[in-house]
Amino acid sequence: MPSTSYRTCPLCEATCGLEITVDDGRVARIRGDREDVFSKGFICPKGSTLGELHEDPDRLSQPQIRRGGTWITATWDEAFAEIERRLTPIRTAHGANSVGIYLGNPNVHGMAGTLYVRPLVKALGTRNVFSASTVDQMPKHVSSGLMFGHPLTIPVPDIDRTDYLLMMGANPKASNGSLATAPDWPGRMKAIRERGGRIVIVDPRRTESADLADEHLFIRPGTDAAWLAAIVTEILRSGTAQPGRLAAHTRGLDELAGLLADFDAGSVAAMTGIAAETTRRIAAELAAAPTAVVYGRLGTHAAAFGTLASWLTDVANLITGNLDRTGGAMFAHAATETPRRKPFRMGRWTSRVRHHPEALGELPVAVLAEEILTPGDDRIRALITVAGNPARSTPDSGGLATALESLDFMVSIDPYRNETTRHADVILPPPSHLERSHYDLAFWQLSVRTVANYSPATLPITDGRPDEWQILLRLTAIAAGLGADADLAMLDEIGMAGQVGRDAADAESTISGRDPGEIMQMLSSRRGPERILDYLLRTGPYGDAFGAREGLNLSALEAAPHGIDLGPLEPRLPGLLSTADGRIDATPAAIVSDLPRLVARLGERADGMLLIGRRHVRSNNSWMHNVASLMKGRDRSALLVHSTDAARIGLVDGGRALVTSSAGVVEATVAVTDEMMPGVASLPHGWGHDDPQAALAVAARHPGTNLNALVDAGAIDVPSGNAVLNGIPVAITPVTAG
Ligand SMILES: Nc1nc2c(c(=O)[nH]1)N[C@H]1C(S)=C(S)[C@@H](COP(=O)(O)OP(=O)(O)OC[C@H]3O[C@@H](n4cnc5c(=O)[nH]c(N)nc54)[C@H](O)[C@@H]3O)O[C@H]1N2
Ligand SMILES: Nc1nc2c(c(=O)[nH]1)N[C@H]1C(S)=C(S)[C@@H](COP(=O)(O)OP(=O)(O)OC[C@H]3O[C@@H](n4cnc5c(=O)[nH]c(N)nc54)[C@H](O)[C@@H]3O)O[C@H]1N2
Ligand code: SF4
Ligand SMILES: [Mo]
Repeated sequence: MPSTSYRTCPLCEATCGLEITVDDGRVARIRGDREDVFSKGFICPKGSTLGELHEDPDRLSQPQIRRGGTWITATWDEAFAEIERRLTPIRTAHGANSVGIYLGNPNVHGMAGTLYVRPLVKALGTRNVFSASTVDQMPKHVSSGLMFGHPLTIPVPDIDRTDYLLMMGANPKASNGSLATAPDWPGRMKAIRERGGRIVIVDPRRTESADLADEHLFIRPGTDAAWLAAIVTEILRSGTAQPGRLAAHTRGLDELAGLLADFDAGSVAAMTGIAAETTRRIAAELAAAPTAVVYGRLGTHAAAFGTLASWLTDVANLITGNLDRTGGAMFAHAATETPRRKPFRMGRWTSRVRHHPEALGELPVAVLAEEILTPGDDRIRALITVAGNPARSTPDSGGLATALESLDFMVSIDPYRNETTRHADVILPPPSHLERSHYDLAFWQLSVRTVANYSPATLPITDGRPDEWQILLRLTAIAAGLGADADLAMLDEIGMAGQVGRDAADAESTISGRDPGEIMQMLSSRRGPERILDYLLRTGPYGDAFGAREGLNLSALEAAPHGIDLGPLEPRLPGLLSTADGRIDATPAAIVSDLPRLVARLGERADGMLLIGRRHVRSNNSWMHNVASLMKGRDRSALLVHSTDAARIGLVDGGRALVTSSAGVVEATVAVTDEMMPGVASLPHGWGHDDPQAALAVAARHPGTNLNALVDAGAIDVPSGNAVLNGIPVAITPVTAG
């Protein structure tokens, strides 16, 4: 008998509801859940491939141990014993920092990664923590932390109610949105225009999303910060700034005009490629719109001045009165939100070789290779990767591959032997996504509407394989010196009891003063991630506070398979601010100190080609190219160039070209298209499936070009340490015609 169940798609930030029909233990059909409270049936081509991912013959189900050049399938006990045997002596001899850890993007898309990685990192006690955040959104964390007090106090565009959306460096038609969780971005964009609103997109490529906008402006890559500084200046000079009620809760507003004096519509025109009168008009439109929001994402953040751009985005929203108001840039209110009290701090330690400061307890992944390769007692000798493919997704992938191969020991938690995990000594595969339960702990903290939706596992885990949280917990036990056969149930119990005890003693907690034993008793029917989730829901802003009031708990979500809608966002300032003085810092010192670097670039004239990245709706970073149904159709990894550049350089559509940067050289197929800004070329990331040691049969037939071989590990956004992935100077030369 076929059975139907519902779950939230874990593949990207949009959190679409899926309706999954299982027949005889196999997925018969996946389609959008029309009754999902948030997505209402929307789905993209990736969402329906969870069954294919589950059945992918290349997906590992047993641990793999590498001995010399061969891979041996091992039992779980053997694999964990091997890890204990090889990791422990390295830490004993060389200290905690000799073990590094890299956390990839799927960690934030699952309960194991969001709940069980932190204890592992703590048990390792290493300062060498890296993640995909520093090839992504670290500028947003840093600017939000410094302005509002917490790295997750990130404003999201209220796209369902705004009158004016100015979107920079984002392509939600392909990506389905980022740091702004909303299923069906395209539909929500259409709705803005249908209700008489306006959308302006600023991007060096006329993207799929630009087709949904009223206006598209080309911008020279890497210059968003300068352009936003000019927008802010023009609004301030025109006397139309209206910060409104937040002025009383903001420090530094009066300093803005002076700090940004070098930037105006005229002074940034040459650098950005945007005419002065256009910049003045956009500034006037922003200031005049009943409600408006500036929203920037990857193209704006993963660039040379990402933190300045992220800060100026929020400054523009602040001075137009659009911060924290309906239709503007608002703060999410997740059902699992925990109190944000301690002011954000960064730079508590620095990387060993380049002395780059930490942020959020992490070092920039751009320094990972040098931290492995540079001799010294305290270099990284062993590495753990969890759900990451840094050998394709981070800078100077060639250098990183050399570094990975030189490690004394490497462990990867990953379902595939890919370009990264093939360097590991032990691969520990998690169950498939359908074999795990899910609740989107990370992205509903960045959602344009408040929802809560729990997904039980669709398929059972067979053959006694551990769940991903159990894999992480066993590594934690090894790191904590408790041994590979430690009692995991006991460890999990201790973790939960510790949390309950701390909160019960906390005057501001919703369980303040309660008996921890009574709380643990009320949680006793659950284990693992479900117990923590139930706890977070019940102690959260909508929770039942363990019987103290009416409210949410996990049982309520289990009874609501299409989710529970908790309503639109509401203003949250000043209450949410956690800066030391309880005010917004409009001019954080650690950010404005980077302005001189930008001023020095003013007046620079565009010359030479700059390379940027892009995404495609049928791709997901580097790891879904082994799904055959997504790989049909035209080659998606071409180098896009404008016809004037093609003619000048001698490139032809379908021909091959060499692309050379300071970091490396790659060959790519050329596609000539006037959707590119002249002087700018585009390659997608996540390709380069040409490593013979990887075991990805489908992907190997579509290798594509590895963009990150061209990204220079030396180029970072100074305040955040984020890699510069967009605006890479390159030389392009023809290899073959046609
Ligand atoms: N040049 C350039 N580089 C970029 C970008 C760009 O725009 N341009 N984008 C950057 C961005 S935004 C990001 S987020 C990073 C992503 O960088 P990474 O996170 O390093 O890379 P992914 O390609 O997402 O690889 C995810 C890995 O996790 C595995 N995996 C998938 N699901 C699970 C799971 O549930 N559990 C476990 N344990 N493993 C799983 C996959 O097999 C794969 O090995 O790439 C960045 N790199
Ligand atoms: N289909 C699909 N969806 C995804 C992913 C995926 O790989 N595939 N990855 C997921 C992840 S991890 C993330 S972080 C999000 C990212 O989601 P988005 O932030 O929407 O990222 P992109 O789609 O890469 O769009 C970035 C845009 O920035 C433009 N750009 C490049 N340089 C500049 C610049 O200097 N200035 C300006 N203004 N624009 C510039 C590019 O042309 C591109 O259109 O997507 C997520 N969703
Ligand atoms: S848009 Fe994202 S969440 Fe929605 S179905 Fe596609 S991959 Fe899944
Ligand atoms: Mo990302």
